[in-house]
Amino acid sequence: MKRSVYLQPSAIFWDRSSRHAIDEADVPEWKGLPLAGGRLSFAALDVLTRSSPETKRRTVILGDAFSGDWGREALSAADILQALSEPRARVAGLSLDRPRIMGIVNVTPDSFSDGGQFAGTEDAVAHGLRLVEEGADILDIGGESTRPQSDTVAVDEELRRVIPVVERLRAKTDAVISVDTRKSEVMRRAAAAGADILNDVSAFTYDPEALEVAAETGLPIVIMHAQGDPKTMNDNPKYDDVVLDVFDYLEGRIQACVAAGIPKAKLVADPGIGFGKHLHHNVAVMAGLSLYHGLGVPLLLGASRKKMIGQLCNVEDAKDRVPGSLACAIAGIAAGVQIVRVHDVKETKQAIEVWRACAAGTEKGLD
Ligand code: 9MG
Repeated sequence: MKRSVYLQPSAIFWDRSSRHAIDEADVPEWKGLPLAGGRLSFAALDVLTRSSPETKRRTVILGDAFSGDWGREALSAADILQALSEPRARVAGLSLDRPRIMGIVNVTPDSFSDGGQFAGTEDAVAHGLRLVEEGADILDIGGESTRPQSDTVAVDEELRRVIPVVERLRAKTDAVISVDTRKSEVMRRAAAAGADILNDVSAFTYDPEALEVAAETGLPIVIMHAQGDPKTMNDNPKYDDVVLDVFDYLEGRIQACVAAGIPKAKLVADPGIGFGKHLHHNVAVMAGLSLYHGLGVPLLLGASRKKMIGQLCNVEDAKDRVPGSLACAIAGIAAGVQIVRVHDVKETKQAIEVWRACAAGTEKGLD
């Protein structure tokens, strides 16, 4: 479904006034609305309307948005506005009142950024435990590389890589464990082994049984936008308007999940940086991140060490893309993204803590 109007929160700021003061103000909207029920607020909206050849964009301050005449768009705009501001449910027990770090544990010999360094079970477990020590709230364990041009991995091989790591980590840490897979059998076995979240970069479009199996597990689900399969996705991606097309896709997948019996409160959405997107698409999505709060679910961003950073700064080796990765994580968090998926947990944690204190203007920003 293509909407005709989309709302992107802008003028986003750290909420310095107490919620009490906001609730009691005569015109509460003038003080901004909480972004996704969190510590950030927004005071204006960019109103985007699809039109050919380019999307039209106008900015309205929140007070005018409430008093303005939305004509035929009134219902749609009211729905989005509510989705933009209402609080999000916990994800696998984690509150989202502060940014959460998902540390990447690749159990693949061909992973793009750590070159298979942690391919063995014990190495992967040790790496995961180190990331928890460094501040990861969630570990994302994956046995199939999804980097551009990578081949699919047979289900038996993926199970052989992933399940022992989930079992061992489950026995050793209370950190939330996510499993990055597109395959229903891996989802089923990962849930039985103690996984807390399923992260499917195909948003349940790869394996026809995956949606039903995921619903049966009862676990929270990350659904990500991708155009095409990892093997070919970056050959020739095409969009009318990438930011809005990604929104429509994710909204459609949320509806599919809900229809399959997964409550909306268990969903997390991810615009899929680098998945069927060229550089100009990726930066457009980064600039449009706050729009995706209109989906009404928590947002996850994964830009760590990705090619976009290499292209922007001419850095070939993925391991040299840490500063750019931190910039992406902070750009996401400043737009209200609740979870960042990263390789460099310690560095990301430091960047987030400093940013939060500076944005709040007090060390209490760290609470
Ligand atoms: C597995 N994987 C690789 N990149 C990713 C991203 O950006 N988001 C999510 N959810 N998973 C990813």
